[in-house]
Amino acid sequence: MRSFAVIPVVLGFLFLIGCGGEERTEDVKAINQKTETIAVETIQCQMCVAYVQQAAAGVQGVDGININFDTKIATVSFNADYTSLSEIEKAIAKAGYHANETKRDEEAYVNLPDCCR
Ligand SMILES: [Cu+2]
Repeated sequence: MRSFAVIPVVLGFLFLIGCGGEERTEDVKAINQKTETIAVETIQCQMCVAYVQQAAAGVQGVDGININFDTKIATVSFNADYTSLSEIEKAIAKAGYHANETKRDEEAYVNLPDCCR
């Protein structure tokens, strides 16, 4: 009779440990929130801004991107557990634009609308 009572207690205890573990993971994620700037010197018009925004926003872990057209600087906030600055640069380069030191994909660039080249 006694051993039957022990099983739910053990299961309950494991459940509590499990929940605690999840909470710790959430804390780490919050700490890994980063904001970085990316120079996007080759943008020509508002359409370019939209393309770059779309490319960066498509990267998993990116929470937001704001582009200053006058300074040609993009400010990106992202979760570093999911992505990195270089991953975001690569996504922008793949859309046809230089991103910091990451050079654009020439094929993507050639396929941009005339106003964007
Ligand atoms: Cu453009």
